[in-house]
Amino acid sequence: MEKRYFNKEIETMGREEMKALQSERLVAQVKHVWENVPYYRGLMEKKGVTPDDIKGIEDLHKLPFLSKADLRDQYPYGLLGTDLENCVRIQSTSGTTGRRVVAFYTQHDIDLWEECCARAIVAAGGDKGDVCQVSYGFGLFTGGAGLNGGSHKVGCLTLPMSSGNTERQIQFMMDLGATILCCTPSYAAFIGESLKEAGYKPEDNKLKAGIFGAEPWTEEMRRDIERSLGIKAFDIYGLTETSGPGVAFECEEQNGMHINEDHFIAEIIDPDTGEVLPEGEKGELVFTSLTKEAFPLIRYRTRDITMLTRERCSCGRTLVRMKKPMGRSDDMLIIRGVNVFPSQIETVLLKEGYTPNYQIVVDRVKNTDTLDVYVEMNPESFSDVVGDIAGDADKLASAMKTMLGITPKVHLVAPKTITRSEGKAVRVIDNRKLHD
Ligand code: DLL
Repeated sequence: MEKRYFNKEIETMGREEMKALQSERLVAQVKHVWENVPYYRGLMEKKGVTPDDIKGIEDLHKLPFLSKADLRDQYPYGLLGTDLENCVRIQSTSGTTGRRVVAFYTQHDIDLWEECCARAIVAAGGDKGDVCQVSYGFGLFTGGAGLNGGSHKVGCLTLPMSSGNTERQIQFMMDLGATILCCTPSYAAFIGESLKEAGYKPEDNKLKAGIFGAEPWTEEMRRDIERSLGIKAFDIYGLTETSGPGVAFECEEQNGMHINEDHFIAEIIDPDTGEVLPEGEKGELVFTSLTKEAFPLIRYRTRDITMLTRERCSCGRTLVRMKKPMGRSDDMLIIRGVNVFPSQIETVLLKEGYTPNYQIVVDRVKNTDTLDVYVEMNPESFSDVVGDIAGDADKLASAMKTMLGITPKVHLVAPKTITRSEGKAVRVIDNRKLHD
């Protein structure tokens, strides 16, 4: 029988029992931080809170937030929760601006992180006997290391491919009969496209599932990837600060990601006021780690915008679910006063039958914001007469206007002219920053 859970006891634990476990762990984690991280102790003192005030998860709201700015400020060792000699690994964010965030791990931290990833692989149908191709980048990025470790824990035959060299990815996938593919959704789309070009049909490969995350992707893109690879595509979420992928993962219901609540408490707050919002409301996701030794984080503001639900999931897991984050508060573009998320543009493109290859360019001309969207034509429409192409562009612009409330300038470009991504896709070029 197909194995459904990696850790059934935890994944299906009753709510009261889970709350008791979280409370016990929170008390210990706060004490650990108070004693070992002078910076966070300072934040607590400023707010007038001591570990004695934290008796359980109902007291979580008393604790101060931690932000990315704190992490950058305390780079590299300021938030370390244990002696450096107890640490065995660092990983780091892929961030291109400012100081990178460096996260530290003890062996215990790596073990729990890998277990989180193992839960994700099993939830996607993985088991011993599967061949798991890990095509997330290896190195400082957490994607490769996390899924690689999780795959070992499940007992899959693991192909540590890293990203890039797509020809070799395809050769190994076909020759070794990979059954599970782990990579960013944009790279999965590219692999699908490359397989087709190499003359393969979706049914020619042995893949059954994909575990895709590290960047926002729409339901439309999920269906596109599922079709092109002939698989079921599962979402996975995480961030370097909280250890990496596996903080939350999707089950066969493909309806939100279960958060590994025995290791992380999730809250949703109003990003402007910091007020905790009730279940079902949209806001900024905040995580508190419960078990980490080297890089514990209390009330860390992720800037990811999403919502939580405790509605029963028919997979049997009782772990709270988070909705697909459709963008970060700092990814949101404000164009002529209107809030625009790149994912909204992606939704329109795929609905209108285009591929998920696009780039958004924002600029400011004579004090007015401009929005240009470059979209690849399908090979069929590429051969159309010029008049038809202009008509197609207008049609797309008006569909986007309906979704966004503002009209972009749509440029239909030749197939294969927008650079493909092997890791996280660069969707937005905001030139306004150059003029500020
Ligand atoms: O992207 C960790 C990861 C690796 C997750 C592999 C999943 C798979 P960072 O580079 O630190 O870590 O980036 C974290 O990426 O705050 C989100 O904004 C975004 N993100 C991650 N997963 C998803 C997802 C890794 N499934 C940042 N959907 C996070 C949408 C995601 N956004």
